Amino acid sequence: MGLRGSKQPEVQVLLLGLDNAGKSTLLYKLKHNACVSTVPTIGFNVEMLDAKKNRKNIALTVWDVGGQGKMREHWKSFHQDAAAVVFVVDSSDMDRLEEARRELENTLRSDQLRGRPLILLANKQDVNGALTVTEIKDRFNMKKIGTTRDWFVQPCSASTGVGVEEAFRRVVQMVKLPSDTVAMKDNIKETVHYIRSTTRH
Ligand code: G3D
Ligand code: MG
Repeated sequence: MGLRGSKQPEVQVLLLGLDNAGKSTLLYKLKHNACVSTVPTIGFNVEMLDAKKNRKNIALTVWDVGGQGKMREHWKSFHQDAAAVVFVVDSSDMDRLEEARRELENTLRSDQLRGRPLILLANKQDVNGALTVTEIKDRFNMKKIGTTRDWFVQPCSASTGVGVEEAFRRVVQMVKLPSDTVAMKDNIKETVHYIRSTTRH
């Protein structure tokens, strides 16, 4: 049961990235486009967004944990329940690209995030000279990341709103609902049963 007291499945999404990447701007944009309620908190922002997945209404709780140095140590506390990671990159800040890549690498090392889908947002595409999706994929070595989890790189501009809805839809599409896990286990059971029955003589 979700926080809203209904059976509506609730999924937690971690919104991460360096400070100044555009996380808060993105959340603000989503809030306006998706019409959500705000719960202001100290040290991080959280927004609940309504979405539809497999014809079911779901609630997406997006946690924007402050990106500044001293807040980063708190990221780990949010890992356990996260169904997906959205990592925002300032595609126009060449000086901090390597720092962002390292931060992402460290984050994905977390055991609790194993197998969780990753949506990398190549933000600030409206800025002249911003790196393209292809360049970001390359710099972040996405092929390596992609061997252990589903991933997608979405170009966007949190300030103009271009690509923001697509990013949100992508998150909804890639996130696994709690019931998906149960269904997956049932599938495994069925498959094992099927293999046993077909190999038995
Ligand atoms: P953060 O929450 O990740 O720390 P913010 O980042 O959302 O606070 O954004 C940091 C700065 O980047 C803000 O500028 C914001 O307007 C700008 N920004 C965010 N997204 C975009 C984008 O897509 N394009 C451009 N051009 N700018 C963006 P200020 O000047 O307010 O500090
Ligand atoms: Mg912020």
